[in-house]
Amino acid sequence: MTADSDRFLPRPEHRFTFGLWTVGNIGRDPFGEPVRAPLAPTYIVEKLATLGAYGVNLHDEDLIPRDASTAERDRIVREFKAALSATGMKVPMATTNLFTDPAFRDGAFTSNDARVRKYAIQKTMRSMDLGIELGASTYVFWGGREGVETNAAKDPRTGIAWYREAMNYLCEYNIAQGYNYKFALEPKPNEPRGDIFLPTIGHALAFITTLDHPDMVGVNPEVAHDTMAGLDFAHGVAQALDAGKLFHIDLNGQKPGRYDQDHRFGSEDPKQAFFLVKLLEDAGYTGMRHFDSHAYRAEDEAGVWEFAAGSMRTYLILLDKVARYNADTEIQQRLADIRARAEGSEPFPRFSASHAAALKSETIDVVSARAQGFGYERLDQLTMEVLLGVR
Ligand code: GCO
Ligand code: MN
Ligand code: MN
Repeated sequence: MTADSDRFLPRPEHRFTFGLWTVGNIGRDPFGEPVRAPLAPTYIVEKLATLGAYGVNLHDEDLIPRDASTAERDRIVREFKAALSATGMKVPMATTNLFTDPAFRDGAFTSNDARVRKYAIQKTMRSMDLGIELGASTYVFWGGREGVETNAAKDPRTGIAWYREAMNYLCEYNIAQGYNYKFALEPKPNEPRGDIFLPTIGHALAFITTLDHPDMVGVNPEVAHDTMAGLDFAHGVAQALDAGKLFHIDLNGQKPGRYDQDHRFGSEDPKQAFFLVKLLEDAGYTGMRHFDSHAYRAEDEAGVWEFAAGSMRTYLILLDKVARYNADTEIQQRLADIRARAEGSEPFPRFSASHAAALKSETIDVVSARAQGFGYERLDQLTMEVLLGVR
């Protein structure tokens, strides 16, 4: 058996990524000032490389100040690229900041002001150009300001139509430039807006089918965003996988019913995190394992790197638990028995008129089906024992 220190050591092949804005979070909140100094992007790249990450993702403004001159922009990009090539770190995903600027107070793609909608598309195209320069292949759209506090402000159908207009335009830009980005919509129910358009994975998946280029667009679900709304995140991710639309994922920790906490992955509900890792691994998900989270505000910089290392280590520990679960003979025997009981596990036949006629007159033993127990208490206890380290 490999030493514990090696088994849980993150390496680039695990495809762990962090946003510049995550480890770079300075701990500002609605009630308090920043508690940590900003970290230079090149320094973040170096530190994350040392910890075993694969890459780093960014918003345009995480790297380049909004008012930078062209010369300044070029210098920053040159230095950042030098840090990437010195460390072997990648930038697999890029995105646009469409939320900080006061111009976006009523939304970006869905603002009632046509100038702002135009500016949001312009800013996104420029940021897509930057992402390509850095090697990104996934482009995320988190519509944090796309929404309302009151439905008096706009008919939600209008908001959705503007959103579609922007996405269609940007898909065409993606094609015209030959960028080949995969676009990933990131749903969130609320915060910072009272209510955000496309609040869940399901809303986003349905919206995608209405676009001109639905194949280009998938989702970037986040643990915290579904959990805030009291939803089972693994079910949403499963639906995205089923639709072939899991283009990216934001991992973190969250208690239900609260503001967006973005805590360290696995720190709030290890069981839910376990089933998420199991789902991703069983499904053969090959995309990035991106941590969209940050250190507690109580931490200093040392705590930030503890947070980053801990996020990856927890994923790898859960991966090990998944292997144990999948190899556990009692668990697997129970799962097989449950599925094979009575009728076996043959797939249901495809419809035919004769099969339907026969089925309608068949006598099914519902009496014994009504009386049976499924043994899930034992199965869940076994799962917990794997998780708690006694199995
Ligand atoms: C949030 C979001 C953002 C996005 C990020 C990249 O609730 O703040 O999760 O962190 O993921 O803007 O798109
Ligand atoms: Mn979040
Ligand atoms: Mn996110």
